[in-house]
Amino acid sequence: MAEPRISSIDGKLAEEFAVPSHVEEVKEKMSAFAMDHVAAGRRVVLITSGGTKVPLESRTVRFLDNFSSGRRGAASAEYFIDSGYAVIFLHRHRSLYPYTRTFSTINMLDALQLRSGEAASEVVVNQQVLPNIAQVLTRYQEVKDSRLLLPIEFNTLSEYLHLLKAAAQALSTIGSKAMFYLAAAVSDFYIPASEMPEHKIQSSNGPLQLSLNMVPKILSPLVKDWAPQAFVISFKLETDATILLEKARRALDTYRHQVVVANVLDSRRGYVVVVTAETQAELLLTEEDVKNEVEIEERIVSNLTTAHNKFITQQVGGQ
Ligand code: 9Z3
Repeated sequence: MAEPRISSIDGKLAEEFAVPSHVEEVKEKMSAFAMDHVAAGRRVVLITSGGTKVPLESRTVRFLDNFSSGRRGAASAEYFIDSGYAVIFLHRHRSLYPYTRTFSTINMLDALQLRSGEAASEVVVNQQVLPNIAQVLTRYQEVKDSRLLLPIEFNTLSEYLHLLKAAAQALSTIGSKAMFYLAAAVSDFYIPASEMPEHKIQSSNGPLQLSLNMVPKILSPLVKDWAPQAFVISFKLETDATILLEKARRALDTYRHQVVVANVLDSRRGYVVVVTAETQAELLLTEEDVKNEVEIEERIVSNLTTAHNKFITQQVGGQ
């Protein structure tokens, strides 16, 4: 019998990236969530969202951060739920969150009022500050009651990598009904645990020179080994539009997953290209769309849920 293939990335993950203590517990939670929802006829999407943090010291004072507000992931989670999916939301601590994202710029104390003449316990919402609060709250509570959203947090790159691996393994049991929507902004560079100083780096030692290792390409074992039947979407972010599509195609060729959503930092709210091995679809918001507060995530999710349907049908047909 053939030996099971152990990817060299598994070894690297175990040796050079600190394993979060709760990873097994989270894996079981994700697995139970996926099985329950699939038994109820739903599909499950794992969304990653927000940027990873790479510490420079193990008792961390300084770190490198990847830019991402988390809005793409949080908005997409809402549209996936509206499309009948259950969502595992693997997100950076304190990045934007589904439903509350619309209030992220509001100071909570400006949104509340003491009822005049009453004790401090009588606090009401100022609906001028939060005009659509009742509508959002209703939807949030429906989603909560139906347990359609499982939030999992990460801070560091190590936590992200181990939790994503756990998620992929947990979702492998539901085969092609699982979708991976990898919108998090993930560092390409890191300092291995063995080379990381414990204490704060001292400026009295002079200018700081950093040497960073390349982060292993996690998409490779995810697609080949951990969740080989799943429908996998990665995001490609560039600041130079002229290299975007070439980079997106190269990612598809290398990892052989199903979709790359390509975007440029400055135009990401209004324009993306959905690239597959055979197709290339531009999704663009018009001025009219923007006026009507249409969000590009609604279009992305609609495109991908249709593609996921086809993917499942082909897999079933091919068995
Ligand atoms: C993205 O490209 C996302 O669309 C954004 C969303 C992070 C730009 P916001 O969170 O922005 O709404 O503010 N995510 C993937 C970024 C990334 O790191 N991709 C890697 C790459 O391009 C591949 S995993 O090489």
